[in-house]
This record gives sequence, C-alpha cells and structure tokens, in this order.
Amino acid sequence: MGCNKVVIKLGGSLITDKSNPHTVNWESLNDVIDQIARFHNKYDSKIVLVHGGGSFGHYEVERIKKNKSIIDKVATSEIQESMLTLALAVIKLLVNSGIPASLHPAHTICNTNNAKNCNYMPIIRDLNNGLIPVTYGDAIFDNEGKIISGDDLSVEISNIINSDCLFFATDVEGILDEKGNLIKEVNKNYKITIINRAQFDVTGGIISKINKAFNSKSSNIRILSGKKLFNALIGEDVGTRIIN
Ligand code: IP8
Repeated sequence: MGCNKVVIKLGGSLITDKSNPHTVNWESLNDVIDQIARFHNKYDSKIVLVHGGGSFGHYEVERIKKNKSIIDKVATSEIQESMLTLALAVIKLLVNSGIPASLHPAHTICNTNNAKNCNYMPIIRDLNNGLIPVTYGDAIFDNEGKIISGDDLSVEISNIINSDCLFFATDVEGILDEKGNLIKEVNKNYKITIINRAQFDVTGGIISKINKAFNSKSSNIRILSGKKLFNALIGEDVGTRIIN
C-alpha cells in the first residue's frame, strides 16, 4: 500500500556533493524532487520534507570547530546562512515543479537542539492546508550554538502528524553489510556491522540514524536510495526496512 502521510528526509549525502564544500548535487536533487512531484501530482497524500546538512551544515560545523571550542553567535549565524542557502535550492526546485512548498527553518520553530522542544503548529497548519512543509537540520543559539539534526526532526514530526511512512533517502541502496550487500530488514535485535561512510557528519552517521528511526511509530520506516523514493512512496519494498 502506498503512503497516505509521509515524512521524507533527504539526506545531505544525497542532495549535496560531500567532497566539495557548499555544493549542491543538482542532478540528484532534481531527480528526487521530480519523483516527489510525480507522487504528489498523482496521489492525494500528505508530505513533509526534511533535509540534512551535507557539504553545507556539516562542513561548516567541522570548519568552525577547528578554530573555536564552542559555536558562538557569529558561527551559529554562519551555519544558519549555509543551511538556508541549501534550503533555498530545495525550495526553488519544488516551486519550479509546481509544488506548493513552505519553508520552516528549524531555528525559527525550535527552542534548542531537542526536537521535542519545537513548535510544529506552523508545519501542521500548512500540511492541513495542502502545502508541503519543508524543514531541515539547523543551528540554534541556546546559550551557545547547538546543532539540531534533521533525523531527529523527521522522527518527531512523523510521530506528531501520525505518518504511516517515514523514509530516509540516501545515496546508497539502504543499510549495507560489510560486504556491501543490502540488509533488507533491521529490528532492535539485529547486530549491525556496516560500512561507515560518514564524512564530516557531526550528528552521528548511520548507526545513530537507525537508532533514532526505532523511535518513530510509523508502520513503514525505510532507509533507501533516493533513486527509488517514488517506488517506496507507492508501496514497493525497497531499501532497508526498520522494524520498530
Ligand atoms: O544532516 C545537520 O542535519 P543532519 C545540520 O540531518 C547541520 O544531521 C547544521 C549540520
């Protein structure tokens, strides 16, 4: 069965070029937005989009931490600026595809980097009015600059809106074992030995993504390739299914 209400997290590795600072992977971003538009135009489903930091936010945090022991106000602002630049690229392509997207930077709705401490009402309002709200991992100044992860936002939003689907779209097929083969299902008892591909990922990488995903109450949780997002949205069994 396809998704009626879905939270889609577009991973930074999918939509940016992680080997080049501040670089959007336009080909990949275009492809994934095309799939979302195709799904949106065909089905009457509710969609919330969340995206990660990739070579924008994560790169900035790493750069700042090399020179400063804490993320101060100026650094917070630099991270926010870089994330807003990436968010505008996402919004631009959505709008160009005729998608009624609305932008909700996390630093405008959250009080700190705990995703439970955010005001999701503007997102819920837009969702109920047929828009596609977009939010993203961000920097928030709370005594010092703190990083809120897009994964945490995705899980929290999935629970608050009661989504049936929660998809983490990445640049690989899903969770891969040490031989590079796709693991089809992961439950809490599964002992995960995976290839760690994290490159400047300040919010935890794949293991923490899996652990966070277990906290969602959605019935269909997947880590999957961005190339197969449409297939997952219409109910096909792609990527790694997280059984919570
Ligand atoms: O890529 C982190 O979001 P994530 C955002 O979803 C920043 O972990 C600012 C590094």
